[in-house]
Amino acid sequence: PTVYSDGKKVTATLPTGDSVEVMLYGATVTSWKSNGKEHMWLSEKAILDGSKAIRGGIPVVFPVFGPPPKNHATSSLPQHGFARISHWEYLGKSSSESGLLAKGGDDAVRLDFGLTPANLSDEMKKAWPYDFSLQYSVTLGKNGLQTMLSVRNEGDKPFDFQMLTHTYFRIPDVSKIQITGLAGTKYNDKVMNGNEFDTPSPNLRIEGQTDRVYKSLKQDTTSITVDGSPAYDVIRDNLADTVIWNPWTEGAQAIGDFAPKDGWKNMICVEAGAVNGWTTLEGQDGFEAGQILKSYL
Ligand code: TA6
Repeated sequence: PTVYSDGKKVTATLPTGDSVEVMLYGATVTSWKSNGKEHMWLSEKAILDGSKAIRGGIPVVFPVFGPPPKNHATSSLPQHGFARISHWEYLGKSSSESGLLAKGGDDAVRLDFGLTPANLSDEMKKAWPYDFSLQYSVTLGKNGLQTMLSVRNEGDKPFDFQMLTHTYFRIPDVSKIQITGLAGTKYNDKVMNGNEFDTPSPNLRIEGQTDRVYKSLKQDTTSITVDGSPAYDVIRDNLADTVIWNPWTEGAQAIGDFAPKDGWKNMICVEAGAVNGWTTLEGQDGFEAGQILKSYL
């Protein structure tokens, strides 16, 4: 594998041609390619100068998902927390021959990124005054990408957090996809005032603005098919929930950095996370969770 870092982003390429690009800002994956195809959707108006969360790729959501609740330790944080709008440190690479992704016989390469209060703005430190450390690893394998987030409480008072990887998948046409692996769960529909619904059919088609939080999924894999054929798998590791989001025309129109305005037809967010309630981390304790993305395109 070859790894190139220019202080703003890190790019890794395998002999097979598979590649990944991670911006240090937000530790945001902005490109993941295999078989010569780009699998991440990135807005043409994505702001990459560190002034705003990157619109697309895989934003890292921590310590709160969505608008923070009132009267909570996260109340003064911005929507989706500070991880995706902070400058992470590149901790280096390791080429791992082992692990889930290297089974294909091709080697894999792992990139590690770190975030501590030292990397946060004073505003964010004040908004969430806990002693924490995050290590985010991005492992590129053949037709696969693994992201793991390790959270450590470096202090002695417990803190509650939520985490999620807000993955924007590129797809040829949203009217041709189905999302499978959601059966047997309940979801909160944020387009229907957050009300809870049962999941009637195992396969979800996207036919309008969609913003659903599927909770405590039974199986660990949610998949996207295109015209019935496999496109992507999202395999959850120690994460129970998954958010499905497509802004559709009205949402795309309302989001300033969402371009082109009909780009909603070429993206679907399938977001693995622990967002139903809170995970409490005792002082000096740790928590690790993540996802494996597989592409069949
Ligand atoms: O993951 C779905 C969601 O929570 C939507 O409600 C929408 O707000 C989306 O995230 C994008 O949020 P952002 O803060 O990136 O504009």
